[in-house]
Amino acid sequence: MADLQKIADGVINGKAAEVKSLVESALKEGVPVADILNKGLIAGMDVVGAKFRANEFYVPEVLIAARAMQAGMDILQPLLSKSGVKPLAKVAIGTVKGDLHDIGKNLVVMMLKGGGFEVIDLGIDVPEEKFVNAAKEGARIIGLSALLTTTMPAMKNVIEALKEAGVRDQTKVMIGGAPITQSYAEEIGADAYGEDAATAVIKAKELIGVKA
Ligand code: B1M
Repeated sequence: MADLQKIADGVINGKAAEVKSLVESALKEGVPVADILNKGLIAGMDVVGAKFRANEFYVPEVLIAARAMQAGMDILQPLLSKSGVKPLAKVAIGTVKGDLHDIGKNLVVMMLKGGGFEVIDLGIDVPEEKFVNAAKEGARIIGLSALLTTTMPAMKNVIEALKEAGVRDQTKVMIGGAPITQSYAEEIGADAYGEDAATAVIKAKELIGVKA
């Protein structure tokens, strides 16, 4: 019988080829897609997140682990809807207008995917309208990243634009990035502040009422 812990370990250790073949074997053995996802890939990324928060893992290890998880996800993705596995919620995330930094945002995207969310990556230099459209198209969480003190105010503009479009109440807003703080999140009326990519997953789960 397939050992799902081995898949989790493969993710933690960033072994993309190993994860791919373990996932393929598990499917051949008839292991349910949901178990491979939850007890293998996501369980592995949970450990990666915990190690990142504990400063046992740094950015390169997380990127390598995320790549290994993606190798498994590439195989599972086409089977997910057929097997009735639903993402926790849709998150649309982008780096705000005027800001081209995306390394941290990409890390948050990978960790959220690893945490079971459907993630729409809006990219960098994203104007308010794109976030508003994503909210209208069903994103329950809007994620905003900013790395420059000069682009931080664009986060408030997105929140205002969501209000003006009448979609603020149906959407939670999470913000993050090196210059961002909890008090800034409170000041501009965001719903959550993610200090790092692993915390962003915990906060996103809290925002939709799922136990982290
Ligand atoms: Co820029 N840059 N940069 N830069 N750059 C900084 C941010 C800076 C602090 C460097 C410095 O001066 N010491 C400084 C900002 C100063 C300030 O605003 N106070 C700065 C500057 C000034 C600039 C330019 C203006 C430089 C110039 O052209 N004169 C220019 C601006 C361009 C623009 O955006 N319009 C610029 C350009 C660039 C590069 C293009 C060269 C490159 C970006 C490449 C890329 O992203 N593809 C770059 C880089 C690499 C940096 C530094 C060195 C590293 C940023 C990074 O990737 N960190 C940075 C200095 C530094 O931070 N040491 C710097 C690693 C990353 C994993 O961390 O992004 O913080 P971070 O993400 C973390 C958390 O913040 C959090 O999770 C992530 C993972 O834990 N997080 C979220 C992030 N988003 C989140 C969203 C969430 C939740 C958590 O929820 C939605």
